[in-house]
Amino acid sequence: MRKADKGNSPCGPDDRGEAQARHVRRADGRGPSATAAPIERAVLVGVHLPLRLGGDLGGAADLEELGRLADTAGAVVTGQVEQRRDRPEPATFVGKGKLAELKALVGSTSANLVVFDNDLSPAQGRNLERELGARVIDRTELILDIFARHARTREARVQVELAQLQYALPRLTRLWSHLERQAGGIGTRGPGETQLETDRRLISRRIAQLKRELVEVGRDRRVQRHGRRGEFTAALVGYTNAGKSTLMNGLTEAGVPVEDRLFATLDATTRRVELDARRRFLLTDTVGFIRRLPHHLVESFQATLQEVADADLLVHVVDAASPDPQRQIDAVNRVLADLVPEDRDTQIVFNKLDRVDADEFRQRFARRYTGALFISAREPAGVEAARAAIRRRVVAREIIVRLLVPAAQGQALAVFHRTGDVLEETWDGPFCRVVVRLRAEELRRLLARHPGIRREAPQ
Ligand SMILES: Nc1nc2c(ncn2[C@@H]2O[C@H](COP(=O)(O)OP(=O)(O)OP(=O)(O)O)[C@@H](O)[C@H]2O)c(=O)[nH]1
Ligand SMILES: [Mg+2]
Repeated sequence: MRKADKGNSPCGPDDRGEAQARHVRRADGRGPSATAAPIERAVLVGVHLPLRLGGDLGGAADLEELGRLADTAGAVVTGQVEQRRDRPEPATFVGKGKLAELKALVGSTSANLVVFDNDLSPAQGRNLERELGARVIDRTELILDIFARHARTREARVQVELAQLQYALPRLTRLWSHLERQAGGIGTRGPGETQLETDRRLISRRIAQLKRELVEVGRDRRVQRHGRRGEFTAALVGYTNAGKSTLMNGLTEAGVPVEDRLFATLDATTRRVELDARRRFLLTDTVGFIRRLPHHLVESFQATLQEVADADLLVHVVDAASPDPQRQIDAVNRVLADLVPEDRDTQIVFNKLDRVDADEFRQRFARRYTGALFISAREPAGVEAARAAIRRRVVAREIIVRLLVPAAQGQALAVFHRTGDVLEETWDGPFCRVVVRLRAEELRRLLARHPGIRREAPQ
């Protein structure tokens, strides 16, 4: 697995984290380095804790998801171990017996990587690596790694690198001791304080530089948004792999890559969508969410997620064929809670209905989610149903006003015809009385541009 941007790595090409044979290959052999790199063989570990200890762990489904994450990162899963505990073992997270079982499994399956579904402290990671003789990472690290592999644009790369470095900074000692063991088997002795301090300083400086770059990215995005001020905007949100990009491509010609893997999309793509002869809106497809999304990622992806924060409408796509759609909705809502006010207009779209018993599924969810759509974004009929639902939301936000337009400002009438539904238009001497249905933002803009137009009280 690799870092976001090798060339900019704070420790140079000989980066210590890089040195840990971060080579991976997809299980299906389509990986980036199928011939040269050794395959990462991973054992998964899930410890089920009580809820009060952050135990958002839902059993087998969670390890299944961890397996998909590992696969997306290019590792081959060779086995898994689960344990139920009242609290984590302070030094090694799992208990002694489980540790022995895990060690045996690592040995018998020739695994070189152990992935914990739980968050590990730096010391726990260090102890486990020493005990198991394999690299140990947690779910957060795995997700960060996938983001790093999938980041394509400069913006995504900068954001991922920032999240990775912020995650790595408190863990530097662990990387160092690991390396020393790898290099010369010196054991657990730490490095000289000086080198560690140098690395910390370099990383902190790089973090500051990335943050400055992101301020600039944010500024550029603000300028772009300013340019499309007044237009209705919608953002596709949802769990990763729910089908957001598929729907985006159905509604627009965006051609966003669609893949059956997690976090295929990391950037924001915005396109205009036609609703009818005069209505259009801007639709943004962006990064998907996941349960326990690492907070470093949410923080560093602020520039991209701003598109979601500013949208007039959220189109929340849900994978109906996932093991627990409700849990995915809750996970998405938890991430959204930090980004947008709770009352933001939201259209729920249950997708992939072709993969479930559609009638039974509808019955389960229609009552709780009134107004929800049940579609298959792969089918034209599903896409058109989504377009119609969004159109209804746009129309619902339009208002009907009576206006008195002086003849001198007659050019405004053309704008009404273009941006609104003109319901009545009668000339009364030098004035034209107009009844028009249009978006409130549009009306505000028009009135600002044509101060001579007067609004009449509704009759
Ligand atoms: N059967 C079926 N598969 C679908 C449907 N919609 C999307 N898919 C598949 O689901 C997978 C994920 O689709 P994407 O559109 O990439 O999902 P996404 O939400 O953009 O995912 P990320 O960008 O990774 O967060 C792809 O293999 C799609 O072909 C559908 O209606 N039915
Ligand atoms: Mg996508």
